[in-house]
Amino acid sequence: TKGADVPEEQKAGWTSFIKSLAKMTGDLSSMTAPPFILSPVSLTEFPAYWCEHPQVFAQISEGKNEFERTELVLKWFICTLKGQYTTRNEKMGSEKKPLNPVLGELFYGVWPDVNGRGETRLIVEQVSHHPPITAYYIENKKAGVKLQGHSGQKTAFTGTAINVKQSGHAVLTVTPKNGGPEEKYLITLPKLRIEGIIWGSPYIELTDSNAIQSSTGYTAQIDYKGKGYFTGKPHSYKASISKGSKTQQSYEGQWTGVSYIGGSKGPVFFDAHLPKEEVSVKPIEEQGEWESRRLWDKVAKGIKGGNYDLAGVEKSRIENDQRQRRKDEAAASSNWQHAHFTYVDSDPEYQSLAALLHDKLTPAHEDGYIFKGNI
Ligand code: CLR
Repeated sequence: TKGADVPEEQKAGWTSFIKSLAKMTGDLSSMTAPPFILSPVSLTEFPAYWCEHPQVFAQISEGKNEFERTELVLKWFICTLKGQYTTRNEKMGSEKKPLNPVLGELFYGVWPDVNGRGETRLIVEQVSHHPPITAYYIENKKAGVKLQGHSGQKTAFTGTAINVKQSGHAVLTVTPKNGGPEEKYLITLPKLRIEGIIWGSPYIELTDSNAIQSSTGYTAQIDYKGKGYFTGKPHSYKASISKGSKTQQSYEGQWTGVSYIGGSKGPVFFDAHLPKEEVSVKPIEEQGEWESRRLWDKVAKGIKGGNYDLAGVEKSRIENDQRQRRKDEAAASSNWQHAHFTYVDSDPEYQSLAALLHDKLTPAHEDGYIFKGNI
């Protein structure tokens, strides 16, 4: 029955939350949701999902030719999906509403060098509050692999599910180990549907398609289907790598499980059961005041400990401080300065790679946040 997974005392709150979804105007951040659905983690932490398999990331530059490297980029992309879209269900029992980052919020992390694969560093900054936009930069210098991107969301309620269109894109830069020229890969982002809202146990299903466009001319397209389409299994995908009009290789399976090269009887392409490595972050006492876990520490403690009054008071304190800062800036006719990224209204890397994407999966221009290089 409806709301079956909602704690008894929060059922009324859940019903009014669902009603409020109908009036939502594309931005879920402003929504007041009942406590059981709140996560103590800020959206600035999410870019870490791109690198929870640091060795798969590092190995991209070891591909022997352009096709092999495109296939390694596709494999790395697929390997991030389980973390990106199912972690909250696994850790907290359902999808949750993350903390809405403040402008200038930072998140720094590292995956240490293991077996000589090189250290991977992560830098995240909240570059916009309205609408919320998160910019990130991930680099493994030794491997010659780096990722720059930004991400935002537009949401719409269908009556039973929330459709989320991701805005933004990422560009992966690879310096091949065999001495070839630097390659760029434009990564567009999939759409998602949040299902299970009515029952009070939200989870994500990916829908439609996204693409990886290489500067070498290779394109990977990934098509997503839920239960019942390709295999009758949830979280399914089919992908293909092509050059020009010629398909070079296809892949299919589950992004949460095993996927295969060619058909479902082909050799294993990727097995999502590979253990992940969570990002390492400095202890809160050593963090700066804009760093996410320190900034939200008291709110997070309130949510985790079931002390929602404390969480609410602390959240209001942070939000009031933000409002005051914006007022002061307006009065001084100054703007908040990004620490690590420079805004461009048309990202040149995006523009040249999107032009190679023949099937109009993405618009010709998009804005971008370019990492300043102060790693
Ligand atoms: C952020 C960018 C990451 C991938 C990702 C995963 C989960 C998404 C999140 C993004 C954006 C915010 C999101 C979340 C799932 C739920 C949450 C859409 C795209 C919304 C704001 C909360 C909805 C509240 C329900 C749980 C009721 O790379």
